[in-house]
Amino acid sequence: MMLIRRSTLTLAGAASLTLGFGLAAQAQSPDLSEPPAIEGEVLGDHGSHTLRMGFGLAESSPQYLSSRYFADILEARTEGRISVNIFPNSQLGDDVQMMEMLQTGTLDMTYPSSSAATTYVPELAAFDLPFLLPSREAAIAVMQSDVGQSMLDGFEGTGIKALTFSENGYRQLSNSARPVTSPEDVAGLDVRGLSVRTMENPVHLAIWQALGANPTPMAFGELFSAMEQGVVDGQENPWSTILTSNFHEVQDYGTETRHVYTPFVMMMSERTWNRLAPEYQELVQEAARQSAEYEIQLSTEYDDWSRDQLEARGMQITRLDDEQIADFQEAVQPVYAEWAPRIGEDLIAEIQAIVEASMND
Ligand code: TK8
Repeated sequence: MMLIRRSTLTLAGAASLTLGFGLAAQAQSPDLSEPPAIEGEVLGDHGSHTLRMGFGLAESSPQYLSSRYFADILEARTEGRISVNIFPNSQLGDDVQMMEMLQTGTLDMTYPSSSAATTYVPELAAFDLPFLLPSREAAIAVMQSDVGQSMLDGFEGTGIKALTFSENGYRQLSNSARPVTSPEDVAGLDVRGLSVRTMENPVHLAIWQALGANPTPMAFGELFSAMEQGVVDGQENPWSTILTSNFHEVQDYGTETRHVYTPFVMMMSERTWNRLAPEYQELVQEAARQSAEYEIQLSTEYDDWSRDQLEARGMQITRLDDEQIADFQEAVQPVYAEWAPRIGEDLIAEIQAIVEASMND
């Protein structure tokens, strides 16, 4: 047991401080859970490492806050011999580029969406199937299952060591053209279909084609200015990302489609991994799991809160009832016809069994 400084608690604290001064300020983040206290022994001297980790989201995101916790665990338990420098906001590249940097050893760690990594582990594309995971509990059960673990193990031989899944979350549609309540609104009857930015992932492309949009794959880091300049009408991401990346500044409409649940995968360059002493490797793996658990907790706290914040900031948000969701589900059936055989019917059945078991818990 040891005393640890808490570097990630400032946001909620700052919000209440502001309120304490009587300024009716909007909270900048939900009243976030504190990261669990850092416990466990301090390791002996197995060398010193300064690791660089890059990813796409902003400093206010659950991904960043939990990565700080990851860094804090490593620093505390090695007395500073391992330190992690975090580069958010796609500063070092996009998801695809940073995974390539891990392979060549020019970057130590990154934290992409699973959808960007299907070129390494094709099975990950199961997560991209629309409406496969009906609840967060089901999604977490799949990520923590043997099926999930074998997806992480599937990176072996790629030059990338996958450490853990965590939550990017349920994706929602936003756009600057019109309110969307149905697939017809996406496709446009008298007007052109929405141009929607997608991740660089063929299943996502198929989803938005099936919905009658004009999908454009694009790196996340280019997305804000593409929307600002009207290159695309819209995009889809969890509410927390829409908020923390300020997309509401250029997107007037949101629709709670929850069409895909996307995990994040925390990963390390195999070259970096192999340079670490076994004791350090074990610690990194443990810290990754602990930070992922914290990330999921933060992401859960952020989700509905972010939607309400977006609404408070003027985004017009459409919630869909079961029938309206069913219309979207029906419209994306061609995606299953095309992709289920390629991703693997057995794998999908296994995932569905995990989903069902999680619903009966
Ligand atoms: C951030 C991405 C992002 C993802 C996307 O690097 O590209 O839309 O949802 O979170 O991983």
